[in-house]
Amino acid sequence: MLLWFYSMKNVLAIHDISCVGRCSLTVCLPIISAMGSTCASLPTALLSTHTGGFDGFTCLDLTDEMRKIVAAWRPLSLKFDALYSGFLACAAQTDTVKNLIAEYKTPHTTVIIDPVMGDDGKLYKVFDKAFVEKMKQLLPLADILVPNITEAMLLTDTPYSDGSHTPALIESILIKLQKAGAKQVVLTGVFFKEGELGVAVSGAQSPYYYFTPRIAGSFHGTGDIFGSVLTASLMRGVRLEAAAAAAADFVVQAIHATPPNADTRYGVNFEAVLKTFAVCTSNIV
Ligand code: PXL
Repeated sequence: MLLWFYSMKNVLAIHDISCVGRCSLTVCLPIISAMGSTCASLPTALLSTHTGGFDGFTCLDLTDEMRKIVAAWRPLSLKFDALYSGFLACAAQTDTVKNLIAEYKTPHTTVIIDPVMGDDGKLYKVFDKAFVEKMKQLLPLADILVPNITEAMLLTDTPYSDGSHTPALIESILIKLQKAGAKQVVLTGVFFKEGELGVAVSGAQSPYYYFTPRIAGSFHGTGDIFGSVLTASLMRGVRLEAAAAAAADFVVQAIHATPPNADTRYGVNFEAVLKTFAVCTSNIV
């Protein structure tokens, strides 16, 4: 038992705590733990709720506290197998992430960066163009970049257009992100025809695509669920394409487990999927 514990992978999740709304650390911690890795956390901000659809939310930027936490960790000689970053409270925190990577990246550490900035063609209202420019600076540090299509377009200065994509567009975005320094890219929100939704994973030749039937609606926190399952699967030694497919399947199952009349600001029932452990045991190869 003890030996198994010591051989567990250790993930550092660098995300906010949204107290209510099932996203960021409140999904990273349970998913990554249940899938068999230790999940340490470095909170970037403390919010009453996430910023999507709640009026009057509070947000405490934890940049200074992050610096103190990392300083207090220094004597502990911590080692992480993955650094997984998400929502940052301000542009300056991109420098905090850079410093963390400089401090903790070893040849055995995978850096997974979700450049959380927007969705549906729009920046989240707490961010601006300057934030996008700073986020671009993290691309060369990403072993795996996990943008949605909106974020990928912002990072590559590609005009956003509604409607289905073409393989040529998706491939050009993946190439631009890799030219900007991301080693591998897992792009979410891709579709070539109505009724499907999927991911594109950059590859040496053409991308790997994985599609699931599109479920009508927009569901909060699914990007963080996707990133957490992806990270935890990679920690289990699953190759990137299969990890991306498992993460997409998990999100679909979580949406199906959510009552159809639920207020989607409160996220999806990922707990129900974790309870079955379907994704943890059988779906991934
Ligand atoms: O799920 C991404 C996310 C994380 N954290 C906060 C957010 C969002 C998206 O809106 O507002 C605080």
